Amino acid sequence: MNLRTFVAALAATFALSIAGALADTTTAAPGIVFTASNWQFTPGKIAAHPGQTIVLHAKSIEGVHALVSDDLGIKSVMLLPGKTVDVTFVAPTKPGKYYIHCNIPCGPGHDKMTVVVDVQ
Ligand SMILES: [Cu+2]
Repeated sequence: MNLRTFVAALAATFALSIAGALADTTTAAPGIVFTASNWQFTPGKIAAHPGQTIVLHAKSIEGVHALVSDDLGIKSVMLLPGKTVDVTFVAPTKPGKYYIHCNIPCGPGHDKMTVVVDVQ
């Protein structure tokens, strides 16, 4: 790699990191910071009131995962390392426990990747 190519690559990397930082600041609405790693979601339990709108500022901090919930009407949302995605859902009006799962086969702990949404 000659110097010019190196400088161009450096500039491109810098521009991408700025774009990433700007993208993150646009998701600063009130909500829950939510992370996926190998192999858990944090927080693993979310308390909600019936009918409450919940926003998860979700991202992976390790590996590639996805959120899905038939209970809560969340269609599969891919979580990539370092990229924040807002996932919004409305808690059901009926109190009870509802579940969010990972739906990408992400490794040996995949089956344990569950979030309990406790509506009360
Ligand atoms: Cu998984």
